[in-house]
Amino acid sequence: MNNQIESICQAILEGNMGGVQENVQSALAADVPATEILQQGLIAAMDEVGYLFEKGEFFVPEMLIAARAMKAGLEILKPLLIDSGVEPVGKMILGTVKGDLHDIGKNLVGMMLEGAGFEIIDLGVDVAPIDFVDAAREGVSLIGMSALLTTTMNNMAVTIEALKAAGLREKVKVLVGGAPVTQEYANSIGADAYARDASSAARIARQFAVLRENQT
Ligand code: B1M
Repeated sequence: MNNQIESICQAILEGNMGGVQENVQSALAADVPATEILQQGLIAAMDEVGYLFEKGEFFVPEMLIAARAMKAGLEILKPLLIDSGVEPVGKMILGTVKGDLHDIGKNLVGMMLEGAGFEIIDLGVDVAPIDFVDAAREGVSLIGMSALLTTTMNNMAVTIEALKAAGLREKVKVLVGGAPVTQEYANSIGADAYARDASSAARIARQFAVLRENQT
């Protein structure tokens, strides 16, 4: 691991926002690609935070300040990650499911999708099934749901059922993701697709958009 990436990880673990920003800037100045800073710096550090939390060495406040520091780094990378110059291909609703406050992965997915040419309607975190349904009534053809907790992922299933009850299920494609979510789980709840990370989410969403274009 190069020194700048190591310093980014260290600054995130310390919750040092300024340190993260400084090191991200200097990594970019040294021509380290934004995707490498993201994967090996920001995301790897959050994995370490999760590991320390599991071991009982970090608690919620430490997770929170690490997340804040990570977001500060992400803000700097954002324009570089979404600068694809692609024409808008469609609208997508995005949200973290009811009961779940984790939004870093969801925001990353939103950035990649913007880069892939989607207009994102971000419903935020702790999104109730009815709010996904109401947003879907506005003629949007793609819904993305994120969940980071095993206790909240079932709300993806509840939302899909709510879409069915509202007569909207056939009109929208549902994409799901988040650390505890798997392809098997996505199949079991009747989602249209599962994406393991933000770039596959963008690739899959574009495939849906192309499919839809061919059908119209
Ligand atoms: Co929480 N937390 N947390 N947390 N937290 C986890 C998820 C946990 C795994 C930590 C651990 O124990 N190792 C654990 C969940 C255990 C489980 O359910 N199996 C956990 C827990 C237990 C909790 C609390 C219950 C702790 C408590 O209060 N006792 C609590 C719950 C609060 C709630 O939501 N109701 C809680 C709270 C928090 C904070 C608020 C402090 C903070 C979140 C801050 C924020 O998001 N604004 C936080 C954090 C930071 C984490 C960890 C450390 C990091 C999450 C993260 O941002 N990762 C996390 C441990 C970990 O994941 N290693 C943990 C980086 C991010 C880029 O990855 O979100 O996975 P991720 O997104 C990925 C993919 O999953 C995918 O793309 C992204 C990468 O490209 N993806 C999608 C995500 N959404 C997608 C949607 C798609 C497609 C792909 O399509 C639509």
